Amino acid sequence: MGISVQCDKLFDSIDQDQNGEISYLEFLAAAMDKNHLSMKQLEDAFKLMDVDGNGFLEQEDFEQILGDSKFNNANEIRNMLANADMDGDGR
Ligand SMILES: [Ca+2]
Ligand SMILES: [Ca+2]
Repeated sequence: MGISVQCDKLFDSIDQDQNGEISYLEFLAAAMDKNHLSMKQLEDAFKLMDVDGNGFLEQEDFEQILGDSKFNNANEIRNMLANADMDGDGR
């Protein structure tokens, strides 16, 4: 499965109102559900992922992060978001 397909699934699972962008609240809801990260860690992760800094995570932000190895924390974020896998089927 290609990275962009994984991106799509992940993105859709977090974008609860399906408006094509992930707000900080949606991010928090997804991340806090299965993780025991502090608000500070979550905020840092969100900022890191919001590549263009507009306060929302769009598909483009996702693809840049997950597809770009220059982001040192990419694996961490990927693991974190894997834990946000809503239906728990591991995909
Ligand atoms: Ca949304
Ligand atoms: Ca953005």
